Amino acid sequence: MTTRIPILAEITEANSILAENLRAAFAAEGVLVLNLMASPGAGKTTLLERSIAELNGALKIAVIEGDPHTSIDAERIDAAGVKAVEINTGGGCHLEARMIRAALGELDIAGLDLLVIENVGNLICPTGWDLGEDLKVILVSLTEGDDKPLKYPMGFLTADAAVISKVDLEPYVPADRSTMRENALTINPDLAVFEVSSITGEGMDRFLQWIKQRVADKRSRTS
Ligand SMILES: Nc1nc2c(ncn2[C@@H]2O[C@H](COP(=O)(O)OP(=O)(O)O)[C@@H](O)[C@H]2O)c(=O)[nH]1
Ligand SMILES: [Mg+2]
Ligand SMILES: [Zn+2]
Repeated sequence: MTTRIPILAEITEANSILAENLRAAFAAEGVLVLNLMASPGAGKTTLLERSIAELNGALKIAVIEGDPHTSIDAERIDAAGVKAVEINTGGGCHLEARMIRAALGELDIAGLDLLVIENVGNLICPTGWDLGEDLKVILVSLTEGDDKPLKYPMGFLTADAAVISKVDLEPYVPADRSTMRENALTINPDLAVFEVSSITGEGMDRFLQWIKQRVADKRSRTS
């Protein structure tokens, strides 16, 4: 008979305990934490750059960048004028709560309104790891194909919002934003769905209004 040792269950349980500790620390400061997930190249960092520019200081923001290698994204965020801490997973395909705890050693969360965690580019396993966030946002670009919410349902099921990015490219690809939206809502009817272009700025207002409202809600729960 085979004896199964539930190592993964133990690891994810330890992750959940750590994530709850992080959630308490974030709540004590009243900072809204957003876990941004998408496949590589979907437009996560560009959406953050555009958001930072459009918010123009209206929110005090910091970013944790998760990447397998390099500090390219942290440098981009830094250049946009916002403090960024890079976590290199050394090839690992998702962020875990212990990595966020380590990143907080280099980040003062006191006084922040919003902490965005850009997860490692991957539509599968990041969705299974709690990082202590308030909101999970799944971003999917139109150029990936409008069937992706159906093929990768986990992220859409657990997310609070879905952002359909690169809608400016709709004329050039055989993908349809309304089909993408319908597919996302088929998986999770409670999703807030946003259609944006980080290049033309289309749809940014509505997305940033949603974030500002969530920041205000979190603040009112703290004070
Ligand atoms: N046309 C278009 N290109 C975009 C948009 N957002 C991102 N990109 C491009 O897509 C590529 C990947 O973007 P990036 O933000 O680095 O993706 P990430 O890997 O998800 O962080 C870059 O060449 C961006 O310029 C968009 O809304 N429209
Ligand atoms: Mg990126
Ligand atoms: Zn993984």
